[in-house]
Amino acid sequence: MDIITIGDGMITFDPQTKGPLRFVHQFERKIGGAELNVILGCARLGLKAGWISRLGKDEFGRHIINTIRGEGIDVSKVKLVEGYATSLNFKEVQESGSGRTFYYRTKSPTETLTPELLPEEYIRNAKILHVTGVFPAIQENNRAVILRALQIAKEHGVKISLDPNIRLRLWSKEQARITIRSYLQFVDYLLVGREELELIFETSNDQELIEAIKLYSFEQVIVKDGAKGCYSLINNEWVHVPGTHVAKVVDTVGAGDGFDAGFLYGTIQGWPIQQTLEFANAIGAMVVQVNGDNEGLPYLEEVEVFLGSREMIER
Ligand code: KDG
Repeated sequence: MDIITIGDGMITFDPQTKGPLRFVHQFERKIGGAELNVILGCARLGLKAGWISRLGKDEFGRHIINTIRGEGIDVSKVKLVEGYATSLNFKEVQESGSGRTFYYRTKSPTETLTPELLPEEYIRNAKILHVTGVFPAIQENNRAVILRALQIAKEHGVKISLDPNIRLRLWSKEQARITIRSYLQFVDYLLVGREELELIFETSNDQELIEAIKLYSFEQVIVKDGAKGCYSLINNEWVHVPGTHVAKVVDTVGAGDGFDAGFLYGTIQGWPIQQTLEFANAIGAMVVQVNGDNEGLPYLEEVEVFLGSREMIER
């Protein structure tokens, strides 16, 4: 596999009207989950992508596994577990396109995945293992699963990317800080939001952040800044790569995951960092123009059209 990840998958209920959730009468059933979105983005770009997960042995679990199998993702390490319900997520979307999430995932099927049950050979043979802060936030025993996966990957020279994706609906700032910090020693590519970086290192001072980062052996530290683009830390300086202007933002959820997929694609191709980040920014910008957590994730040709390197023939 080019890229593998470990995550929870959810049925996402997308509201058919904007505004407070309590006034929404109709929802569309979709799928979501931070790691699932990233791996789906990678598969659409043409990477060999695999997902390690546990879903409920129910109609929703079957729907998720069938959908992502159809997207070309390897699901050989996904199991449907009897006695568990697949996690749910109800979304609220504001007029601006930003939103809130309401989870129903207190007893996630992923709790049946223990460190001993991790597919070691699968991890060992991947080019990159991508992890996020969502899976370890769902329940405490998931934290050891990620730690073990990182150890296996590190021991076998598999590159590791981490997007902390801190969801304060799932854990406290303190729990997030302690857990994410314990993972950093393994990480090659850190893909992070500025607020998350400040939370992890407990400072908003630029110089202190850079000093804290220098204690680790990251190959790349990328700070995502939404519509404004991103920053890459090069020779102790933040280098800005501007984002692309988007005429209409429809739904911002999943944009960061799309960015990660673009970053991972460029990295696997061995592109220079500037090219990789322009590509990643473009995917983030494409995702926000489509409703849903992953529906806007593009195929490679679509990104090329967006970036102007390929002509779009409409009819
Ligand atoms: O990054 C987007 C995801 O967060 C979304 O698809 C689902 O909220 C979600 C989660 O916890 O994974």
